[in-house]
Amino acid sequence: MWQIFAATLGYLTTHVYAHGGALNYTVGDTWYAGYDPFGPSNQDTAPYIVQRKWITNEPIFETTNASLACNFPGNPASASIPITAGSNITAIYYSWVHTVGPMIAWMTSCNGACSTFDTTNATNASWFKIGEKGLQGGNILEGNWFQKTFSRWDGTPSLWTETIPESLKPGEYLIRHEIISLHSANRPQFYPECAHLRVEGDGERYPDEKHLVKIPGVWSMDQPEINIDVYDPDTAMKTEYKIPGPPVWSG
Ligand SMILES: *[C@@H]1O[C@H](CO)[C@@H](O)[C@H](O)[C@H]1NC(C)=O
Ligand SMILES: *[C@@H]1O[C@H](CO)[C@@H](O)[C@H](O)[C@H]1NC(C)=O
Ligand SMILES: *[C@@H]1O[C@H](CO)[C@@H](O)[C@H](O)[C@H]1NC(C)=O
Ligand SMILES: *[C@@H]1O[C@H](CO)[C@@H](O)[C@H](O)[C@H]1NC(C)=O
Ligand SMILES: *[C@@H]1O[C@H](CO)[C@@H](O)[C@H](O)[C@H]1NC(C)=O
Ligand SMILES: [Cu+2]
Repeated sequence: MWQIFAATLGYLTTHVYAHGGALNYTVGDTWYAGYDPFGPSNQDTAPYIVQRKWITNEPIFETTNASLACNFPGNPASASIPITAGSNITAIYYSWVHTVGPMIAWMTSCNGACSTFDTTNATNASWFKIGEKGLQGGNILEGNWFQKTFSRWDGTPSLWTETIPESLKPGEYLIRHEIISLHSANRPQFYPECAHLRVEGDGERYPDEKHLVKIPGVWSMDQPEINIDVYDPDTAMKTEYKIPGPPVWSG
Protein backbone atom coordinates (compact mmCIF):
# COMPACT_ATOMS: atom_id res chain seq x y z
CA MET A 1 0.00 0.00 0.00
CA TRP A 2 2.68 2.52 1.00
CA GLN A 3 4.81 1.54 -1.93
CA ILE A 4 1.90 2.12 -4.25
CA PHE A 5 1.16 5.43 -2.61
CA ALA A 6 4.75 6.63 -2.97
CA ALA A 7 4.88 5.55 -6.61
CA THR A 8 1.68 7.45 -7.33
CA LEU A 9 2.97 10.61 -5.68
CA GLY A 10 6.25 10.40 -7.56
CA TYR A 11 4.33 10.11 -10.77
CA LEU A 12 2.19 13.13 -9.95
CA THR A 13 5.07 15.40 -9.06
CA THR A 14 6.86 14.59 -12.31
CA HIS A 15 3.84 15.36 -14.45
CA VAL A 16 2.20 18.12 -12.51
CA TYR A 17 2.57 20.71 -15.28
CA ALA A 18 1.64 18.42 -18.15
CA HIS A 19 -2.04 19.09 -18.74
CA GLY A 20 -3.92 18.70 -21.99
CA GLY A 21 -7.21 18.64 -23.81
CA ALA A 22 -9.07 17.66 -26.97
CA LEU A 23 -7.00 18.91 -29.89
CA ASN A 24 -8.72 17.63 -33.03
CA TYR A 25 -11.71 15.52 -34.06
CA THR A 26 -12.45 12.82 -36.61
CA VAL A 27 -15.71 11.58 -38.10
CA GLY A 28 -15.10 8.48 -40.19
CA ASP A 29 -11.99 9.25 -42.21
CA THR A 30 -12.43 13.01 -42.08
CA TRP A 31 -10.27 15.02 -39.72
CA TYR A 32 -11.24 18.41 -38.27
CA ALA A 33 -8.91 20.97 -36.71
CA GLY A 34 -9.33 22.08 -33.14
CA TYR A 35 -7.96 25.31 -31.66
CA ASP A 36 -4.31 25.00 -30.65
CA PRO A 37 -4.04 26.85 -27.31
CA PHE A 38 -0.39 27.59 -28.03
CA GLY A 39 -0.86 28.37 -31.72
CA PRO A 40 -1.02 31.69 -33.57
CA SER A 41 -3.85 34.20 -33.05
CA ASN A 42 -4.87 34.02 -36.74
CA GLN A 43 -6.71 30.85 -35.67
CA ASP A 44 -9.42 33.12 -34.24
CA THR A 45 -10.77 33.84 -37.69
CA ALA A 46 -9.61 30.67 -39.45
CA PRO A 47 -12.60 29.44 -41.47
CA TYR A 48 -11.79 25.75 -40.91
CA ILE A 49 -11.42 25.58 -37.11
CA VAL A 50 -14.35 23.78 -35.47
CA GLN A 51 -13.40 24.18 -31.83
CA ARG A 52 -14.10 27.06 -29.47
CA LYS A 53 -11.09 29.06 -28.37
CA TRP A 54 -9.05 27.96 -25.36
CA ILE A 55 -5.71 29.51 -24.47
CA THR A 56 -4.60 27.61 -21.40
CA ASN A 57 -4.36 23.91 -20.79
CA GLU A 58 -4.54 24.47 -17.04
CA PRO A 59 -7.51 22.78 -15.44
CA ILE A 60 -10.49 24.69 -14.10
CA PHE A 61 -10.77 24.19 -10.36
CA GLU A 62 -13.99 25.98 -9.45
CA THR A 63 -17.32 24.22 -9.97
CA THR A 64 -18.93 27.67 -10.38
CA ASN A 65 -16.44 29.05 -12.94
CA ALA A 66 -18.27 30.32 -16.05
CA SER A 67 -15.40 28.90 -18.15
CA LEU A 68 -16.51 25.43 -17.15
CA ALA A 69 -18.93 25.60 -20.08
CA CYS A 70 -16.41 25.77 -22.91
CA ASN A 71 -13.03 26.52 -21.30
CA PHE A 72 -11.33 29.93 -21.31
CA PRO A 73 -12.16 32.17 -23.07
CA GLY A 74 -14.57 29.91 -25.05
CA ASN A 75 -15.26 32.20 -28.02
CA PRO A 76 -17.16 30.63 -30.93
CA ALA A 77 -15.41 28.97 -33.86
CA SER A 78 -16.21 29.73 -37.50
CA ALA A 79 -16.78 26.18 -38.75
CA SER A 80 -18.91 23.19 -37.76
CA ILE A 81 -18.41 19.47 -38.17
CA PRO A 82 -21.13 17.96 -40.37
CA ILE A 83 -22.28 14.69 -38.85
CA THR A 84 -25.24 12.36 -39.33
CA ALA A 85 -27.10 11.49 -36.14
CA GLY A 86 -26.14 7.94 -35.19
CA SER A 87 -22.51 8.36 -36.28
CA ASN A 88 -19.44 8.37 -34.13
CA ILE A 89 -17.19 11.30 -33.38
CA THR A 90 -13.70 10.84 -32.00
CA ALA A 91 -11.89 13.46 -29.95
CA ILE A 92 -8.12 13.28 -30.21
CA TYR A 93 -5.93 14.06 -27.22
CA TYR A 94 -2.18 14.14 -27.07
CA SER A 95 -0.07 12.75 -24.22
CA TRP A 96 -2.84 12.66 -21.67
CA VAL A 97 -1.19 11.89 -18.29
CA HIS A 98 -3.89 11.81 -15.64
CA THR A 99 -5.43 8.48 -14.75
CA VAL A 100 -8.27 8.85 -12.24
CA GLY A 101 -11.75 10.23 -12.84
CA PRO A 102 -14.67 10.13 -15.27
CA MET A 103 -14.95 11.49 -18.83
CA ILE A 104 -18.28 12.82 -20.08
CA ALA A 105 -19.43 13.98 -23.53
CA TRP A 106 -22.22 16.56 -23.56
CA MET A 107 -24.26 18.42 -26.15
CA THR A 108 -26.55 21.43 -26.28
CA SER A 109 -28.48 23.03 -29.12
CA CYS A 110 -27.16 26.38 -30.38
CA ASN A 111 -30.73 27.34 -31.37
CA GLY A 112 -29.33 28.52 -34.68
CA ALA A 113 -25.72 29.00 -35.70
CA CYS A 114 -23.07 28.01 -33.15
CA SER A 115 -20.79 30.70 -34.60
CA THR A 116 -23.08 33.33 -33.02
CA PHE A 117 -23.80 31.36 -29.84
CA ASP A 118 -21.55 33.35 -27.51
CA THR A 119 -20.00 32.51 -24.14
CA THR A 120 -23.04 33.89 -22.28
CA ASN A 121 -25.30 31.67 -24.36
CA ALA A 122 -23.14 28.64 -23.52
CA THR A 123 -23.33 29.22 -19.75
CA ASN A 124 -27.09 29.81 -20.03
CA ALA A 125 -27.61 26.64 -22.09
CA SER A 126 -29.08 23.32 -20.89
CA TRP A 127 -26.73 20.45 -21.63
CA PHE A 128 -27.33 16.70 -21.92
CA LYS A 129 -24.95 13.77 -21.72
CA ILE A 130 -24.46 11.65 -24.83
CA GLY A 131 -21.86 9.33 -23.32
CA GLU A 132 -19.64 8.81 -20.33
CA LYS A 133 -16.72 6.63 -19.41
CA GLY A 134 -15.63 5.86 -15.88
CA LEU A 135 -14.06 3.08 -13.84
CA GLN A 136 -14.03 -0.01 -16.05
CA GLY A 137 -12.40 -2.47 -13.62
CA GLY A 138 -10.32 -2.55 -10.45
CA ASN A 139 -10.41 0.02 -7.69
CA ILE A 140 -10.75 3.78 -7.57
CA LEU A 141 -7.10 4.53 -6.85
CA GLU A 142 -5.44 2.25 -9.37
CA GLY A 143 -8.12 0.66 -11.50
CA ASN A 144 -8.82 0.82 -15.20
CA TRP A 145 -10.45 4.16 -15.57
CA PHE A 146 -11.04 4.92 -19.24
CA GLN A 147 -9.01 8.05 -18.53
CA LYS A 148 -6.05 5.77 -17.80
CA THR A 149 -6.52 3.17 -20.51
CA PHE A 150 -7.16 5.65 -23.34
CA SER A 151 -3.76 7.25 -22.70
CA ARG A 152 -1.07 6.17 -25.12
CA TRP A 153 2.02 6.36 -23.00
CA ASP A 154 4.26 6.22 -26.09
CA GLY A 155 3.17 9.72 -27.14
CA THR A 156 0.77 8.71 -29.92
CA PRO A 157 -2.69 10.33 -29.86
CA SER A 158 -5.32 9.17 -27.38
CA LEU A 159 -8.76 8.56 -28.90
CA TRP A 160 -12.18 9.02 -27.28
CA THR A 161 -15.17 7.97 -29.35
CA GLU A 162 -18.84 8.67 -28.65
CA THR A 163 -22.01 8.27 -30.72
CA ILE A 164 -24.39 11.11 -31.63
CA PRO A 165 -27.85 9.79 -30.62
CA GLU A 166 -29.60 8.59 -33.77
CA SER A 167 -32.98 10.18 -32.98
CA LEU A 168 -31.54 13.66 -32.25
CA LYS A 169 -33.19 16.32 -34.40
CA PRO A 170 -31.01 18.10 -36.97
CA GLY A 171 -29.43 21.45 -36.22
CA GLU A 172 -26.29 23.07 -34.89
CA TYR A 173 -25.03 21.85 -31.55
CA LEU A 174 -22.10 22.29 -29.23
CA ILE A 175 -20.33 19.10 -28.27
CA ARG A 176 -18.41 19.33 -25.02
CA HIS A 177 -15.79 16.77 -24.04
CA GLU A 178 -15.05 16.91 -20.33
CA ILE A 179 -12.34 15.08 -18.45
CA ILE A 180 -12.57 15.27 -14.67
CA SER A 181 -9.29 14.40 -12.96
CA LEU A 182 -9.45 13.42 -9.33
CA HIS A 183 -5.82 12.72 -8.44
CA SER A 184 -5.57 15.73 -6.09
CA ALA A 185 -7.42 15.00 -2.86
CA ASN A 186 -10.57 17.12 -2.59
CA ARG A 187 -9.40 19.32 -5.44
CA PRO A 188 -11.11 18.16 -8.64
CA GLN A 189 -9.74 19.35 -11.97
CA PHE A 190 -12.03 20.00 -14.94
CA TYR A 191 -10.80 19.89 -18.53
CA PRO A 192 -13.59 20.87 -20.95
CA GLU A 193 -13.35 21.68 -24.68
CA CYS A 194 -16.25 22.45 -27.02
CA ALA A 195 -16.66 22.04 -30.78
CA HIS A 196 -19.42 22.94 -33.22
CA LEU A 197 -21.52 20.23 -34.88
CA ARG A 198 -24.04 20.43 -37.70
CA VAL A 199 -26.20 17.40 -37.05
CA GLU A 200 -27.98 15.94 -40.09
CA GLY A 201 -30.48 13.12 -40.45
CA ASP A 202 -34.18 12.52 -39.88
CA GLY A 203 -34.20 12.48 -36.08
CA GLU A 204 -37.04 14.31 -34.37
CA ARG A 205 -36.19 14.14 -30.72
CA TYR A 206 -34.60 16.38 -28.07
CA PRO A 207 -34.00 15.32 -24.45
CA ASP A 208 -36.48 16.22 -21.72
CA GLU A 209 -35.87 18.14 -18.49
CA LYS A 210 -34.63 15.16 -16.54
CA HIS A 211 -31.60 14.97 -18.81
CA LEU A 212 -30.82 18.69 -18.93
CA VAL A 213 -28.43 20.64 -16.66
CA LYS A 214 -26.58 23.95 -16.60
CA ILE A 215 -22.79 24.07 -16.80
CA PRO A 216 -21.62 25.52 -14.45
CA GLY A 217 -24.34 24.23 -12.15
CA VAL A 218 -24.16 20.47 -12.52
CA TRP A 219 -21.04 20.06 -10.34
CA SER A 220 -20.66 21.06 -6.72
CA MET A 221 -18.28 20.41 -3.85
CA ASP A 222 -21.26 18.86 -2.03
CA GLN A 223 -21.06 15.86 -4.40
CA PRO A 224 -19.00 13.03 -2.86
CA GLU A 225 -17.96 11.86 -6.36
CA ILE A 226 -16.50 15.30 -7.12
CA ASN A 227 -15.14 16.39 -3.73
CA ILE A 228 -13.28 13.11 -3.25
CA ASP A 229 -10.02 11.98 -1.66
CA VAL A 230 -9.00 8.97 -3.73
CA TYR A 231 -6.09 8.25 -1.34
CA ASP A 232 -8.39 7.80 1.64
CA PRO A 233 -8.04 4.02 2.24
CA ASP A 234 -11.79 3.37 2.28
CA THR A 235 -12.33 5.23 -0.96
CA ALA A 236 -9.16 3.99 -2.68
CA MET A 237 -10.18 0.33 -2.55
CA LYS A 238 -13.78 0.75 -3.71
CA THR A 239 -14.50 -0.94 -7.00
CA GLU A 240 -17.48 1.20 -7.92
CA TYR A 241 -17.69 4.84 -8.83
CA LYS A 242 -21.02 6.29 -9.85
CA ILE A 243 -20.53 9.01 -12.43
CA PRO A 244 -22.51 11.99 -11.10
CA GLY A 245 -24.89 14.20 -13.07
CA PRO A 246 -28.00 13.34 -15.08
CA PRO A 247 -28.49 10.03 -16.93
CA VAL A 248 -27.04 9.73 -20.43
CA TRP A 249 -29.58 10.50 -23.17
CA SER A 250 -29.29 7.81 -25.78
CA GLY A 251 -32.14 9.08 -27.95
C1 LIG B 1 -11.88 30.25 -14.31
O1 LIG B 1 -10.96 29.42 -14.97
C2 LIG B 1 -10.08 30.13 -15.80
C3 LIG B 1 -9.29 29.12 -16.61
O2 LIG B 1 -8.60 28.23 -15.81
C4 LIG B 1 -9.21 31.02 -14.94
O3 LIG B 1 -8.34 31.76 -15.77
C5 LIG B 1 -10.09 31.96 -14.15
O4 LIG B 1 -9.29 32.70 -13.25
C6 LIG B 1 -11.14 31.20 -13.38
N1 LIG B 1 -12.09 32.15 -12.86
C7 LIG B 1 -12.47 32.15 -11.60
C8 LIG B 1 -13.53 33.15 -11.24
O5 LIG B 1 -12.00 31.41 -10.74
C1 LIG C 1 -19.11 3.62 -32.88
O1 LIG C 1 -18.42 3.45 -31.64
C2 LIG C 1 -18.81 2.29 -30.92
C3 LIG C 1 -18.03 2.29 -29.62
O2 LIG C 1 -18.15 3.49 -28.96
C4 LIG C 1 -18.52 1.05 -31.73
O3 LIG C 1 -19.01 -0.06 -31.04
C5 LIG C 1 -19.18 1.15 -33.09
O4 LIG C 1 -18.77 0.08 -33.87
C6 LIG C 1 -18.77 2.45 -33.78
N1 LIG C 1 -19.49 2.55 -35.03
C7 LIG C 1 -18.86 2.84 -36.16
C8 LIG C 1 -19.74 2.99 -37.35
O5 LIG C 1 -17.66 2.98 -36.22
C1 LIG D 1 -4.04 18.40 -34.30
O1 LIG D 1 -4.03 19.21 -35.43
C2 LIG D 1 -2.87 20.00 -35.56
C3 LIG D 1 -3.05 20.93 -36.71
O2 LIG D 1 -4.09 21.84 -36.41
C4 LIG D 1 -1.69 19.09 -35.76
O3 LIG D 1 -0.50 19.87 -35.86
C5 LIG D 1 -1.57 18.17 -34.57
O4 LIG D 1 -0.57 17.23 -34.78
C6 LIG D 1 -2.88 17.45 -34.33
N1 LIG D 1 -2.75 16.73 -33.07
C7 LIG D 1 -3.32 15.57 -32.85
C8 LIG D 1 -3.08 14.98 -31.51
O5 LIG D 1 -4.04 15.03 -33.68
C1 LIG E 1 -31.41 31.48 -21.50
O1 LIG E 1 -32.03 30.24 -21.78
C2 LIG E 1 -33.44 30.28 -21.78
C3 LIG E 1 -33.93 28.84 -21.91
O2 LIG E 1 -33.41 28.22 -23.04
C4 LIG E 1 -33.91 31.18 -22.90
O3 LIG E 1 -35.32 31.26 -22.90
C5 LIG E 1 -33.31 32.57 -22.69
O4 LIG E 1 -33.64 33.38 -23.78
C6 LIG E 1 -31.82 32.49 -22.57
N1 LIG E 1 -31.29 33.78 -22.23
C7 LIG E 1 -30.22 34.28 -22.83
C8 LIG E 1 -29.75 35.63 -22.33
O5 LIG E 1 -29.63 33.69 -23.70
C1 LIG F 1 -27.66 34.63 -26.72
O1 LIG F 1 -27.57 35.57 -25.68
C2 LIG F 1 -28.12 36.84 -26.03
C3 LIG F 1 -27.88 37.76 -24.86
O2 LIG F 1 -26.52 37.74 -24.51
C4 LIG F 1 -29.60 36.68 -26.31
O3 LIG F 1 -30.13 37.92 -26.72
C5 LIG F 1 -29.79 35.66 -27.40
O4 LIG F 1 -31.17 35.40 -27.56
C6 LIG F 1 -29.11 34.35 -27.04
N1 LIG F 1 -29.18 33.44 -28.17
C7 LIG F 1 -29.61 32.21 -28.04
C8 LIG F 1 -29.65 31.41 -29.32
O5 LIG F 1 -29.90 31.71 -26.97
CU1 LIG G 1 -2.87 18.22 -15.59
